[in-house]
Amino acid sequence: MEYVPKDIEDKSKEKWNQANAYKAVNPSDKEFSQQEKYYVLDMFPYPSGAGLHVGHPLGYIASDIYARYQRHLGKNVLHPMGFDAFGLPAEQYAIQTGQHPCITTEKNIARYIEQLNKIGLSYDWNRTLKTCDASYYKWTQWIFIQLFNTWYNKKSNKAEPINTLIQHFEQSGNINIQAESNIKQLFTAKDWQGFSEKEKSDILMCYRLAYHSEAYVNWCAVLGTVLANDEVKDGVSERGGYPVERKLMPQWSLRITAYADRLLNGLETVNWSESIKEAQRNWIGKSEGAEIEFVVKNQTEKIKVFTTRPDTIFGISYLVLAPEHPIVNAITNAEQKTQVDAYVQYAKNRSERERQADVNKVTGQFTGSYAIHPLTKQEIPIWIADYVLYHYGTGAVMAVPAHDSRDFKFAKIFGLPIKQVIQPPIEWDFLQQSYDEKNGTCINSEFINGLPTKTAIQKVIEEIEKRGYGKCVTNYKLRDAVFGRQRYWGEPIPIFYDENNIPHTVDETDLPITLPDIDKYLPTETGEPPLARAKNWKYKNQYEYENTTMPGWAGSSWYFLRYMDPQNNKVFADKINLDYWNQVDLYVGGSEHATGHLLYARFWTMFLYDLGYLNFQEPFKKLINQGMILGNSAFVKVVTIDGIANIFYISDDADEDIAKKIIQDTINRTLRAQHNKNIDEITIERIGFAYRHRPIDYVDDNNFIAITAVGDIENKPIKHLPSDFNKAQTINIDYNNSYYYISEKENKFLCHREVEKMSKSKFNVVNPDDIIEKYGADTFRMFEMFLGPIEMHKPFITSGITGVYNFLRKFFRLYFNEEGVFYLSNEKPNEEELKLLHRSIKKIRDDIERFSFNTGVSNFMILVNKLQELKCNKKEILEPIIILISPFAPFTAEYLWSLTGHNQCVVHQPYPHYNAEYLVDNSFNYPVSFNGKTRFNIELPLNMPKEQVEQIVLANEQTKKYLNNSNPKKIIFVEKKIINIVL
Ligand code: ANZ
Repeated sequence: MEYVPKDIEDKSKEKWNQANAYKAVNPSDKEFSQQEKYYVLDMFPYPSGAGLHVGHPLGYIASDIYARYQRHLGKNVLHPMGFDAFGLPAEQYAIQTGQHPCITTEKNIARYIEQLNKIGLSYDWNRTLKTCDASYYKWTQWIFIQLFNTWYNKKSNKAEPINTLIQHFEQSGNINIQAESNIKQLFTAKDWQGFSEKEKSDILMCYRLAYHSEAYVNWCAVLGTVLANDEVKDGVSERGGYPVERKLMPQWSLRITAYADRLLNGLETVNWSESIKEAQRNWIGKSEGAEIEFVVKNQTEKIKVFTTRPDTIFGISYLVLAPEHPIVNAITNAEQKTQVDAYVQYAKNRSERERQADVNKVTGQFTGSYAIHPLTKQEIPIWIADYVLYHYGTGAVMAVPAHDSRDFKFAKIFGLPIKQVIQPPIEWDFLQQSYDEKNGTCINSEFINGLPTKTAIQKVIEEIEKRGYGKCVTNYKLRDAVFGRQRYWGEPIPIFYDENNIPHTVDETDLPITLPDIDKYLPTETGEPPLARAKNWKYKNQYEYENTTMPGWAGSSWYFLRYMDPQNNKVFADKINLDYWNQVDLYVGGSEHATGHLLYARFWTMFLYDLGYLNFQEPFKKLINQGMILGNSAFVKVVTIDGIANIFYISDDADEDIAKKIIQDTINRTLRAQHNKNIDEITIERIGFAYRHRPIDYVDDNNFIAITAVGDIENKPIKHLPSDFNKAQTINIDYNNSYYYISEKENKFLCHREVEKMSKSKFNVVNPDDIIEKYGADTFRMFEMFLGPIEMHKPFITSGITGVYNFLRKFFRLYFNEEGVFYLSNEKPNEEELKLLHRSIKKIRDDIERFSFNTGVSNFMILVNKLQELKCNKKEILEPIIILISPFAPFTAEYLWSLTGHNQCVVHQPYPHYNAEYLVDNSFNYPVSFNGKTRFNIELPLNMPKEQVEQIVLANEQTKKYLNNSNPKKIIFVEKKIINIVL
């Protein structure tokens, strides 16, 4: 019987479908039987037009093995899959083609489902969801409404209904309230009663967890939208690499900062990698220090600084304000005004990121004013500089150049004093650099002299608190999350504006507010977001809706909860189901979501917990980040003189000789035409073929231009690199106007391969469908796992795939006799066979529990080789192995299981137990040495008395040879270790 994966796959799939094998049972279902639950979740994908490549399923296969294993353990397993279906690519495509993004999205989803099913992933498809379905986003909108109607009570440390805050205002104003808020004003109960409706609405906005405000946002003009901080990388948009600028815009935001401490502390309760936890800690950026107040000389103004180093207070050289600080104008004196204004203007156009990144670009201006040191009463010059950020701390800094490197650079450039106040425990040259460590002893510092840093910090805080100049404070780097996009393809924000322009949430009974149809997916002519184009789209036919939509991360912040009760149309999920399924036991996904999705999802879970909907605060108990699968890209290196180059297209199925000839001819033709010059011989060392077209280039350090040798045989280049070498931006050019130089030195044209991220944009993707077609899904699954530890990045090098395929064939054949008929004998297994089985069960089980799937695969390989050696075809051995392999190779396992005559699916068969008795060795292979030199080995039973061991060893022919008729002086025997004969 030949191993034909295709036939097997169809049969197994049918069986699973008929049995509804992957159904997760809810407590409210009839079949529910108080089973223990296990929830295995994959990060749901954005269904892109390119479909899946072999990198995507890596995590899906790993989690599937685990989910299947949990089913074998008898658990009720929830293993769902859905689609994060709102997103920019579908919308960009809609803009280009006029087609509704829904159409592209649906098409892509269908393709994804087909691909996922081919891999045999055990999803309960009855629970699937799409974030763009109104039946789903109705609840995303509902959660937004809850956020709008809540405030954060710092006293009870939880979110509470906004009505309780209103009651408080009515009774006592906002003076004694401990709330998370960006309010500036204080008011009494009487003031509150006198406020207009609009004023009240504005005040409440400063407390709501979903609020509208003017905020600095990352505006990306090319994409026409605002981006979240984690969507901006190095000053450009993560998607597309377009410039991003800082812009003040009215925005919806979520007050995630209220949860900063809980988000930080919760990390201690989850089983995640230290690197992801650290990324979240840094993103939250908790910083404990003090606010200290400085009086401005001859003025009524005061400046509050935030410092983490109050112990350096006697080393202050100057104060620095962020250029945007509101008192800059008031304290700038007449002589400095022009320079200060010009500097403020300059700084305005620089983003926070630029300002932080440019550590070597030191700029600033003196305001002409002085502050009074609160302790020494000395005068301190006040400067403005853009290394101080307005939105962090108080937007003002006390500069201590001897102990802060940024201040040090600044003081050096502007000739400001540098006064050492900390004695480091090591030798230090204060003329060269500052000593920033929080470790040393105070000197030149009056009452804290001789104190170690940490004690001095406390002492200074106590002192300034006593004198009324400041207090202890904690700051966070975390910012509130902007929650609106000026785009079409997202959830409408369920807000309408009344006649006084006061925002209100729509009635919950009117949800969902569905996305209206519009004529074009572009902003209006007046720059309004696309939703402003919607005709007759008014709440209750009367009021204007909010026309920004929710950001991409809205739907993904709670989808794991909806899977627990996906069809419910009364609540987002029934409490009984939420309580039962509880936390996600295992979450598998990429580490790129470290500070975006994972933080937002935790925030929403904590929020819903506060409102009493959930009985857990952390959504994901265990998290595994699968490594990236890297692609194998092909480049042709052309050594150029002036930096202008072109691309050759060689399709992946082109003959290598033809490819070489095309390159050579093209070069010569161009050189002849442009320079009347011919190159006699061009050595092409190697030409690689990428899998797809890849017109992306880069410039390497040696001014080589690397060009991808891929594409159509048509030989029609379309893009080249700009000659300035600085930007890896590609420009369309006309082929006829391009030309080449080949290095006179090297006079050759090289192609090399590079392993890099697998991505459509790099044209190095491998489609899982192709591999499955050729080798079958089980080979694909086991091969992906065999590539290496799940968390590591690894290249997709297909050379090992036939090895895995042959292993599965060998495994399959164990179940058939020489005539190709399925046959398992009823003969009793011997000790050796039993040992092999039980040890393999233990090893593979341990591998799965440690998520070490690569060693799991190799243990199967060892097992199958041994079984083949032993010519074992015994039912008692081979039947449990079908169950053992089923998480890894489910199609083959299901098929073999059906041949054993069992009617039920293998999916729910209890995982085989190992018998500990077979794990212990009852013999040991002793190395026998003579005067310490090992000569041979001898297998002896354990627990054999020393005398008997000696007798056997001395009687051995080899021993006799080495003794050469002499008598040994001594025989050293260490049980389970060695036998050493001393001559
Ligand atoms: C005086 C001082 C002396 C400082 C010293 C450091 C070392 P983290 O840990 O990141 O919170 N700082 C405060 N607000 C700032 C702002 N808006 N923009 C730029 N820098 C700001 O850092 C806190 C420290 O960063 C503060 O402590 C302050 O400088 C500076 F030997 O105050 B320090």
